Amino acid sequence: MRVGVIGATGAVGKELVAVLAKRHFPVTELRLFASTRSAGTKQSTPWGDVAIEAYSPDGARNLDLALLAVSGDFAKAHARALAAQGVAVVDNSSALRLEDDVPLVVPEVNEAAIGSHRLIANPNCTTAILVVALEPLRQAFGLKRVIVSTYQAASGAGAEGMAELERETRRVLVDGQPAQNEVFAHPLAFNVIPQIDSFQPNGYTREEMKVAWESRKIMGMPDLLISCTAVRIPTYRVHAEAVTIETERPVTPEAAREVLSRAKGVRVVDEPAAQRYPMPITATGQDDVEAGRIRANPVFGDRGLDFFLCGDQLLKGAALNAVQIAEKLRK
Ligand code: 11C
Repeated sequence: MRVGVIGATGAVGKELVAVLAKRHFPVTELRLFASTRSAGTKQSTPWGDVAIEAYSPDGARNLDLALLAVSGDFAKAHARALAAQGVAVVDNSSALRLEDDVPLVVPEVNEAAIGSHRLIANPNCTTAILVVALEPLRQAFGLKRVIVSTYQAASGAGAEGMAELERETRRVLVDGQPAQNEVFAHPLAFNVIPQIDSFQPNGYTREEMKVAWESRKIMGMPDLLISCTAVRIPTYRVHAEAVTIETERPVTPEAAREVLSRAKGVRVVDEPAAQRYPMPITATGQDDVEAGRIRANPVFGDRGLDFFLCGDQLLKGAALNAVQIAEKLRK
């Protein structure tokens, strides 16, 4: 397939190229698009050095597949037109995720939603990491309520976010100066920030509401009771999530562990006695979402469960999920 990565110089764009290669996606021609600032430079890829192009609808006309890792405004302006030209499009932005005619897909959960669509939305990273674990538990025990608190890495704000964390940490440790922030609302080094994206009239942030809106759509549960508190922490690229659920039917930690150990896209890491549980340091670079700290939550009697997830924000939370969708589109 003639594949175009749009937003190729960003953190997700670079991962997209790496994941295409790692999964042996049948790329006959790779084209990389980015802002005019980067156009003309070359990026080294498993398919050789590829010149970065400035995007134009005409230039992209001959693609079979376009993977978009750019802004929502770009997606609004170009994604539908590209799909109408016969290009299969996977969009990483949030712009089209809740549109009725655009499936929002995590293949382990709702692959069937792809149907004959040519334009598919890739969910928010926090949502993708959450639903791969929620769906198998829902199938086994039913799902009534979800409460999730996140610990999100700097990579959620792209390469600039990661660079800011590194710069701030050096400034504090090496230069002995206070951290200075531009990307995040406050210094992230040696801090946690309980704000990701803008505040909404209901007091939640947009990131928190995305987790609710998108989980409901992907799982086909429009009335799911779900509340999220999203927090940025000074880690590089794995989002962690502390999850509490109330199930419809009785659940035990043993049964939940068994269900999750059979679930696609999940790896149970749950040996507290050996101090083994999910952590960003072990989930980095891994395709599977780690699940552990699985225990009964007494607040909900025999229907309550607590667990902890760690998923690579740039992989299952972005590039890996997008390429998995592309693999399904190819079929
Ligand atoms: C973050 N989850 O960690 C966000 C990044 O809707 O695709 C991804 C935002 C999105 O900041």
